[in-house]
Amino acid sequence: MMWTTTVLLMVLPHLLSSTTTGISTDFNQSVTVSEEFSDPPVKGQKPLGGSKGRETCSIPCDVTVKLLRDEKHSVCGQLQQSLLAFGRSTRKLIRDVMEEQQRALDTLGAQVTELMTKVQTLSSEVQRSNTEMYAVKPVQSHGRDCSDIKDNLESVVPKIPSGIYIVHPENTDSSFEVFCEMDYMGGGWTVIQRRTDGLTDFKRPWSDYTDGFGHLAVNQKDTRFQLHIALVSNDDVISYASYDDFRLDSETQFFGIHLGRYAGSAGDAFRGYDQDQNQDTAPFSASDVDNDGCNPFCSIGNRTVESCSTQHNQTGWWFNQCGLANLNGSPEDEEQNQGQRTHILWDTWRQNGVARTIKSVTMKIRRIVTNN
Ligand SMILES: [Ca+2]
Repeated sequence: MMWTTTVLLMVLPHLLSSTTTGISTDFNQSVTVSEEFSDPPVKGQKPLGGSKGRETCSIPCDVTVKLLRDEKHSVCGQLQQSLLAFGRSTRKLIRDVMEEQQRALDTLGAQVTELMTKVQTLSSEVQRSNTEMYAVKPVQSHGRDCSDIKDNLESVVPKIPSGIYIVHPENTDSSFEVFCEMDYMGGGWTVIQRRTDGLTDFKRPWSDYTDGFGHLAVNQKDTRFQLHIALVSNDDVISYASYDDFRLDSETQFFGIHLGRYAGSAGDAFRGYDQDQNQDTAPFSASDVDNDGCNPFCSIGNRTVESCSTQHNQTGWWFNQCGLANLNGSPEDEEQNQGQRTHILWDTWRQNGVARTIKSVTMKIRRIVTNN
């Protein structure tokens, strides 16, 4: 009896402390133990209740049987309790394992979510950087002008994007960045002036304009350019004026403008309605260099004008007397410059007899294919 109880007590701690991976094995073991355990009492019964018992029987046999039965019940009860405890601990173990796995899954889930967020952030970073590159970084494609670049790229790039390109005009030793419109009207346009909000300050001295013109590709020899002026009014109406030829004289001739035939919907404000207004062939004037047609002065309306640049809020343009166009016109300061025409001006574009208020303008040029 003592042997069986001792064995059980020795085995049970092992069962109860079984690890998660050994659950099934230990469970089988417990079955084996209980089988083994049920035998010894039966075997042990024989010696006591058998011939040996008769030989030395000092206790009545029925008492011995009762004692044995009590002990058997007691051991069985203990075994039952142990099995129940084992079942409980096994269930607890399984529960703990499942909880632990759930925690691990939760942690993994959180890590996956974190990684996904990082991937998304990175991908939008890449996208943003690509966009910025397109918007700011000049495309490393060279040519005399945007038309030239378009011709060069056309055979190798299926769709040439608009953006900043580097041009190197003929007869110059400098390269510089220009904005090329590659989508508009067949593409290949070099933007020479652009005002999107009409707020840019064009009240600049001659040298500032000279720097700009010095870069212009229109000084190239034996090359003809078309000029396209796109206008947008304050109420979002669009219009245009186009000249089939456009060139500028050199600085020694004050960048005189030469315009070809007009076509468009905004009217030919460059030429206006009479010779006094005609700006074609006019040299450029700025706030500090007066080349305009008011020499020494002219009468416009009831005013005597000496300098068209002064009359037009210190801006630079190809003024005659003074004319109906000034796309460099600066925003008016109504109180200080009452009556002066200082806004973006294209006076032939009218609605109900009143010049439209222009909010944005683009001047762009494109090389014209010639036979020579
Ligand atoms: Ca003058």
